[in-house]
Amino acid sequence: MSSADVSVSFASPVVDDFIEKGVHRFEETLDVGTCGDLLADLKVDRAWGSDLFLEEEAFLADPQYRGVNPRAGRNLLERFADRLTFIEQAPQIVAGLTDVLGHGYRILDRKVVCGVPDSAMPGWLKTRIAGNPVNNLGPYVRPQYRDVTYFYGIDFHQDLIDFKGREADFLTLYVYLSRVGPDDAPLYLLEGSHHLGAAVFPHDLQRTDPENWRYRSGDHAIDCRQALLLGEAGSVYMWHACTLHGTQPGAADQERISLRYLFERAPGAEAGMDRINARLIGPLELYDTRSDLDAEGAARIKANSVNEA
Ligand SMILES: O=C(O)CCC(=O)C(=O)O
Repeated sequence: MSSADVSVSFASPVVDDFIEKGVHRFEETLDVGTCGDLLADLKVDRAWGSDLFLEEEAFLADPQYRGVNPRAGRNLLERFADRLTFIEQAPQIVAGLTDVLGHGYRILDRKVVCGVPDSAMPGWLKTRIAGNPVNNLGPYVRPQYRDVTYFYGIDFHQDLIDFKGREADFLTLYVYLSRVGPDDAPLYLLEGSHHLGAAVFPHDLQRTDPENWRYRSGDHAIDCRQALLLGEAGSVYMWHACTLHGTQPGAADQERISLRYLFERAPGAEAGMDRINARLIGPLELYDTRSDLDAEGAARIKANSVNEA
């Protein structure tokens, strides 16, 4: 199925979810068996334990903080491109994406994301990154394994964080390939947080009770309900580029391997995104998206809200 076969419904429940909460959960999950087969084949490629990481001395000899994420030509998912139609052509996903992004939407990025469990983390690395807001482990991973993004938790952020000067007119689609329970580094997401538009990371967040956060940006403050994105294999979520979300370090013994897509609208396409973004009260883009890094790209602050969730 292609987006051209689907009628655009700018008044759809998917668009309503984006307007109200900045996130949509697909009721219909993907085939569990197909997810399991893909996951098994992705896993064959390497041992997902402590062997992923450089020795401390090797890291310290030449720390590299930039250019350590998957990119064209170094992306594990490229080898599995012909196995992804059950996701990319699933009728409910094509219809949902078409509602939000209009006809002709495109894949901006797709990659494997691994939530690294505590058992795989070398002691020196845990000590080094303790309390950092963004624990993307790319700098510490052996170069041959940098075709996947590895996290040991990441504080609440917007996916716009990686797109200086770009309008927040794209979305993230996340596919759980295995069951994700509370210990499997599930995504935490703040519903409605996109209403304040693009904001510089780290964000001004105060937990008000076990389920809610006060979020301030610019002259505005709103209350956001915290949602925990749990689910069986085949669960699919998508969210707005300004929706705050994050993960805690994985507490289970097993890695959590998921697929992360970014989708963008075709230039000039009419899309539900126009209605969604018309309701935002903050800016749609930022020149500087983060203030947590030094000139080399290393963390220069210690702070983390999602670990209080
Ligand atoms: O999967 C994770 O642990 C974090 C993913 C995330 O927040 C992201 O990719 O933006």
